[in-house]
Amino acid sequence: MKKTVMKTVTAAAVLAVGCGTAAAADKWDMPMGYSASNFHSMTGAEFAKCVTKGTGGELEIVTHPGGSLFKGNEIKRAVQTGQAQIGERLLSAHQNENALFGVDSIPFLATSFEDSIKLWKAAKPEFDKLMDSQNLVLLYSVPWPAQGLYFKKEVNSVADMKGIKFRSYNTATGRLAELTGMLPVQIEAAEISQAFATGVAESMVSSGSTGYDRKVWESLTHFYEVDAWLPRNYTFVNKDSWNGLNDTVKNVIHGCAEIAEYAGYWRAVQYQEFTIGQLAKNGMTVAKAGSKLKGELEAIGTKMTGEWLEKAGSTGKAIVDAFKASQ
Ligand code: PCA
Repeated sequence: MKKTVMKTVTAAAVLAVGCGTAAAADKWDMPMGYSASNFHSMTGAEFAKCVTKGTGGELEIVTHPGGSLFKGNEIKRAVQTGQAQIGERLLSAHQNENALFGVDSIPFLATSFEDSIKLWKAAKPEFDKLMDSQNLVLLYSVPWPAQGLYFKKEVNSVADMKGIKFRSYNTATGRLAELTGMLPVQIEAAEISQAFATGVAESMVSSGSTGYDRKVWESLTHFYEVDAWLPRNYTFVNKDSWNGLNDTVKNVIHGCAEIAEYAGYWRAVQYQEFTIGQLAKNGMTVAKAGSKLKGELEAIGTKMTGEWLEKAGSTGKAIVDAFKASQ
């Protein structure tokens, strides 16, 4: 009896050593769409370090910010098809695939950091399911600061926006342009400095963060705080890559993802004030949108909310209801 136990223990020990050797040093590439200095990219870099350190190097994650490995609009497909094992992308960039992805870009639904968390909590179970059906595993998500409007002139009403070339970043921002009489052109954040410099675009809706990251004061003059919505980035893993991990590594990743979601959120909160201050410091006129403009935009928001609810069906309605109940 004793002998058998000894044998088993020895076999287990050998097996453990064997496994340790076989599992050594897996490396995952993590493409990201935004510049290395952006707070999402910094959060991703810290997350990657956390995993590399926490697994003792058994899994190394290497981030590739600024669209350097895959451009923003290629990242999700690259991870779905296993060209990269993990990646980060703007959640609402995929709302043309499924309206659910646009839940964070409904004008004037969730307009503060606190509400952004509540909306995410209401939506997350549906995202877990949706992503699972797309060969992906959702890890963490961090909001951008509130969205405001950038122009090259003073704007006090929707009529003032007519005919302006507007840089959009998803279907909702394209629709916003249409409803305000502007001309949408979809451009990744990594390319907007050039688009503004060459006049391809002359306006956008975005956070102070992206305006600061891309130094838009070189071309644009006005930023209106609208607090229209807080879109999110999300980080996801290819399901086959995920299934190939042992439980210890999975647990480390989950722990690091939780830290990243928390730390990223607070970075966003701090970055909002800092970056808007920087826009003003660099010569831009920064102001709250006037009451006429705000009222007109809110009416457009109500229309867009109705359109989204129609597309997102009962799942969308359940999320919005759950969010409102949690407010
Ligand atoms: N910056 C990103 C998305 C939202 C934001 O604040 C962008 O403009 O592409």
